[in-house]
Formats: sequence, C-alpha cells, structure tokens
Amino acid sequence: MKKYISTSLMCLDLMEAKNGIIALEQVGMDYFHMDVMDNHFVPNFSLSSDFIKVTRKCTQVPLDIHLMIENPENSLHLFDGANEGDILSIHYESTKHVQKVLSEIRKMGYKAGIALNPATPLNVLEEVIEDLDMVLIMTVNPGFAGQKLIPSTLGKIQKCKDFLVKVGAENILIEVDGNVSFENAVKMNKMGADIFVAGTSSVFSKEGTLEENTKKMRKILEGSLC
Ligand code: S6P
Ligand code: MG
Repeated sequence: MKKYISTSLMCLDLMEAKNGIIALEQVGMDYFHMDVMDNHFVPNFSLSSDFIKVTRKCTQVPLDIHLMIENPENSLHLFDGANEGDILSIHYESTKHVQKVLSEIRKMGYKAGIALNPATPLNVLEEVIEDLDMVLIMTVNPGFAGQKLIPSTLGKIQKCKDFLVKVGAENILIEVDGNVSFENAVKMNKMGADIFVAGTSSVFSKEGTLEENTKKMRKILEGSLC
C-alpha cells in the first residue's frame, strides 16, 4: 500500500510562505497538512480558512485540513472549494453530531477524516465507519508543533489497523500526527500508518536540508531505511 507524506504548513516560515510552499511542492510532498485552531478546542490559533484559500491558488498538492475547533458544523462553509483528493478532518471530541458532520464533509467534495485525541478510545469509530475515509491518530495532544510523542499512541496505531482489517475497512487510511520523527516514523510505518504528518521533527529538522530530510522520510516509508 502506498505511503504518503503530509507536510505541516504550520511549521513553515510564514513570512516566506509562498516560496516555502513552492519548495515543498518541488521536493514532492503528497499532501499539505493544514492545522486550523480556534483557541477553544485547543489553546492556540494557527492557520486560517483564508490561508487555505490562498494556498489553493499557488499549488496543485492536495490539502489535508485538520480542524481543531469546537462545533465544526458551524464553520464548515468557510472551507468550501475542495479539490478532488482533498481531505477534511474533524475531531471526534469537538461535536455532538459526528456522523452528521462527516456526511456533510463528503457532500462538500472532501474525503472525510476523524481525528482522535490520545485519550479517545478507538471504539468510537464503530458507528461511523461507513462515513469515514481516514482516521487521524494524534500522537501528541493537539495544539502545538514540537511536542514529544505519547508512547501509548504507538500501540493505538496497530490496534486501529487491526480493527479496520477486522471490519473489512482496509480502504480507510490511517494518518499519524505529532512528533513524527524519523525514528518514530519507522515504528509507525510498521504499525500500519499510511499518511505521516511531517513537521519540525523531520522535514523541517535543521539536521538536513528539506530535500535530504524528505528523501530520508521517503526511504523510511518505503521500508528501505530502518
Ligand atoms: C499539532 C498539529 C500538528 C503539528 C505537527 C508538527 O496540534 O495538529 O499537525 O503541526 O505535529 O509536527 P512536529 O514534528 O513538530 O510534531
Ligand atoms: Mg495536525
């Protein structure tokens, strides 16, 4: 199964955003991960719906939008304009109307994703499995880049994969987000993750250039670097 790198645009130098986006496209990123925060669901702000709209004007790379906002049903209209292949994820913990919001996301032309905080169990997926294209497993508590992985979330990736296989839903992709370093990506890959959010721990790491770091991550995902 193909593995994908989704670069976290929150980690860009925003003063150089356009050039940064072009550079990321040139090194062959599969997705642009766009974190949207409301300072309620998480204690931070990040990228806005306007930033997402201007990003669409300067790249063909599909967008992987991660909403960390309370009651996303009230703001979905701000994220219209999906291109084919774009993903929009909401948090399970952010709304009482999870199924309804997921089905609305698909009607907007997005693939629908559900994000789970580290403490949220996987059994919440059971009742919405038909409405899902992706599960986003948070491997840190959401809100900030540059955090340390919560070790118990590694086992959750494997459990999620096993569950999806058991219910015949292997087509649902698993994304991992938070401290996806080269070292952690090796483990996450073995446990069945499909999409890897790359931020300060990998492609933006100062230990190599963007090109070197991206190549290294690609090799890890191909299984040729352990
Ligand atoms: C965090 C956010 C993430 C970060 C990403 C940063 O709440 O959802 O997408 O941007 O995790 O990567 P790193 O390598 O700094 O953890
Ligand atoms: Mg994110």
